[in-house]
Formats: sequence, C-alpha cells, structure tokens
Amino acid sequence: MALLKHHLCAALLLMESVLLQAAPESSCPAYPGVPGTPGHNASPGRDGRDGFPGPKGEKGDPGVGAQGPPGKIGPPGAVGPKGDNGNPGLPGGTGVQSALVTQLQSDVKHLTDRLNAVEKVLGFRMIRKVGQKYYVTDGLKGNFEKALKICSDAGAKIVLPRSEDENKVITSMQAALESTYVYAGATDRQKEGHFVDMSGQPLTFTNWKENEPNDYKGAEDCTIIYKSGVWNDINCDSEWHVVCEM
Ligand code: MFB
Ligand code: CA
Ligand code: CA
Repeated sequence: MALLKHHLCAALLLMESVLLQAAPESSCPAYPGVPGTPGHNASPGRDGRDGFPGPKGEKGDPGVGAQGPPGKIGPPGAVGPKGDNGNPGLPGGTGVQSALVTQLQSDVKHLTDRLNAVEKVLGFRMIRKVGQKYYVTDGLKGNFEKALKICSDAGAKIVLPRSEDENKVITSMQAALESTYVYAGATDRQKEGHFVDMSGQPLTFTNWKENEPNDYKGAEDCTIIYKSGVWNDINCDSEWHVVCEM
C-alpha cells in the first residue's frame, strides 16, 4: 500500500513540474502543494576542522615541588650543662651474690618458722585457723600458771581474742569441749582494775559480763571466757580449760 502511495505522489509531482515548466507565466494560480512528508533526520555530518587557538590563559598558581633530599648534617651544638648524678650502680659481682644469699636466708627462716608452727599446731587435738593465727587445745585443764606453761611448752601463748569474731571461735571450741570456762591471757595483777595482755599492753577488745570485772572478795586478777562468750575476772588458782594461740 505504501509503495502505491509513493508512486502516486511521484506521479503528481511530475505532473506539477511539467505544467510549471510549460507555462511558467501561466495564469493558472499556483496552488500550494500538499506538504510533503517530513524527511528523516539525516545522519550527522562529519566533524568540523579544528578551530583557531584561543587567547593565552592567565598565569597559574606556583606549583609545589616534591620535597628535596635531607640537607647535610649541621655542625655539633655547644656542650650542655652537666647532668644530675646517675643512680648508684649495683654492687660488684660478690655484692649481688651476698644480697641474694641474705634474702634467701631470710626466706628460708620464715618458711622454717611457719613449718615449725604447723608441726606444733598438728600436735593438738583441736585446731581452729583464725586469720593468720591458730587457736589450739588438747582439752587439758589447769590453773593460770599451768595454762601459761602448757602453751609456752608448745611454742605458743595463752589465747586472747582481739575481736568479736575471734571471741566467737573460742565459744565454738568450748561447745566442742563441753567446757564452761576457758582461761584468757589478760590480768590486772600489775595494777588492780587495769587489765593488760601478757605483754603488759592495754586490751583493745573486751567482752566483760555485766558488773564485771568486780575483783570478787578482792582476789580476782585473772580472766576467763564463759561458754556464752562473756568475760569474768576470777581467782587465778581455779582450774579451767586451756586454749593456746600461735
Ligand atoms: C561473782 C563473780 C565472781 C565469782 C562469783 C561466784 O558474781 O564476779 O567472779 O564467779 O560470782 C556475782
Ligand atoms: Ca582484780
Ligand atoms: Ca568476777
């Protein structure tokens, strides 16, 4: 169909051109032709030739050149002020050895003492560890002087609680011993009414029962711990359970 249309259009155009050539001055009015179908866009044309060089540009910023190689080492500076004295040097070879030997001897003595204490502790029937101390007993009874000897023979001292917690350990041992009273290492033998420990130092902890110490009948200079944990001053010749500490 399109082909037929193309041929018809071509024929009409041919006829028009013939008529125009035959009678150019014809009086026939020239009627505008039917507008043709717009043509397709032609393919792009060839690139044009290079243009003429443009005007000279403005001067650019100065460039940053690559860092040059380090310069030559300069001359040595002036001599500075004298520095402080250095730390004392280590002793000479023999000095270091003697220091080490001294330290080792001290360590060995400490360990030996601890080992001896543990061996002594193990010699008792009942042991309680109380912080860095041990409370020990064989359940023996005696007066105050005998109590002091039992403990010193074992390389220990008579017990003296220094806190509520330590005091409670004693009452727990009394329950196991079915004991009523345990001697404590506190007396006012030196000065009546002023209780001190076995080194003569004032007491930092006490748990006296109400109205105690009372130096009953003027003859109570030693201290016992009742199974409830309260303290009472008593006659040093009475016999009670012995607990030692080390
Ligand atoms: C006193 C007490 C004393 C004796 C006596 C039998 O208390 O202080 O040490 O135990 O009783 C009333
Ligand atoms: Ca007294
Ligand atoms: Ca008393």
